[in-house]
Amino acid sequence: MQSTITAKSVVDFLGSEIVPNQKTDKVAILPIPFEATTTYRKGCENGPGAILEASQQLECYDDELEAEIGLIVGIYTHEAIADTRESQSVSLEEMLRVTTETVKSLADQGKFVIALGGEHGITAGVVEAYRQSSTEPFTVVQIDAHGDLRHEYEGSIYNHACVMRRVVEMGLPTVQIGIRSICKAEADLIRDQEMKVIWGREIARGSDWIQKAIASIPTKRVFLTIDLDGIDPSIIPGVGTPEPGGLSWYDLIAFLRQLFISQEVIGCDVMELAPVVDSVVSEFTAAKLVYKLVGYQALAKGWIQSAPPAEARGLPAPRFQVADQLKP
Ligand SMILES: [Mn+2]
Repeated sequence: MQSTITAKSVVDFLGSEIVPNQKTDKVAILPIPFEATTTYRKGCENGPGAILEASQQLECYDDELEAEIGLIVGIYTHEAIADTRESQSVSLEEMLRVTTETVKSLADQGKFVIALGGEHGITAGVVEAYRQSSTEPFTVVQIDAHGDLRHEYEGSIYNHACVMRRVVEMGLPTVQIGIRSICKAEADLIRDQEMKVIWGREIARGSDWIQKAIASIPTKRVFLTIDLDGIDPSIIPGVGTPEPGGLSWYDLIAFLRQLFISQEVIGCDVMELAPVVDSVVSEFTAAKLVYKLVGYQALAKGWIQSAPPAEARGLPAPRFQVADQLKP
């Protein structure tokens, strides 16, 4: 292990409920506590640790899917990589290299990898791993408040504000969801390239956007990147660049369930948690979200036998149903 990529022990995801088995577990959680280019609130290098700590408080039983997902699937937590905590220094290039190597190694072992950031620039390294190991095309589906389509920001092309531009340059199709903060150059790019975007304001209008989003994905296979600022800051205030008007919890899980069932999700990441002092709302919501990703993959892959249909659990959430009923 190289000196700048220090392996720090981390608590196992859901370690309060399950005993990991590196050999047989189907899911691998990969903590990447890397932070170098964040521009507003700092602290996302502490995101993975906070999510893992919060996961100790999760119920193993998923009431929507009616199964003890973690016990059935097995969840292995890898050691932290590209760790910049305690002022450790890791260059962007080294972070990308070790991220790609580690994700590719886990994916080649047949693991479903969920990477935890850390800043969103890490995603370029994660996606590169699937590019190298995947023979079939895939789309990058991004949940985010921001376009992240700048060519460069504050002198770096690997800044967290540029990560989707790097993905576009890889030649991968994208679908962006929850977007509500972009610069003019990004707006021009989206228009000129006819990029697929589901805007935050569309999501606020009702649940029709889910079908539209799924229909706009051009490939069966999908890599999913979640910048937690895509979700409403009322349930995840602990992000570096909060934006009002994000996805509600039920918007989010209704979409994710549909995405996992309709497409084939080959890997995912959950990025940019920057914990807030004296509040655990953000990290607990993020931990529950990670467990939902595991559950929906278990459902899609048939690792769990069956589950009640989404409609039986009130998904997708018809958010304006009550208001509509009140209409004359
Ligand atoms: Mn963002």
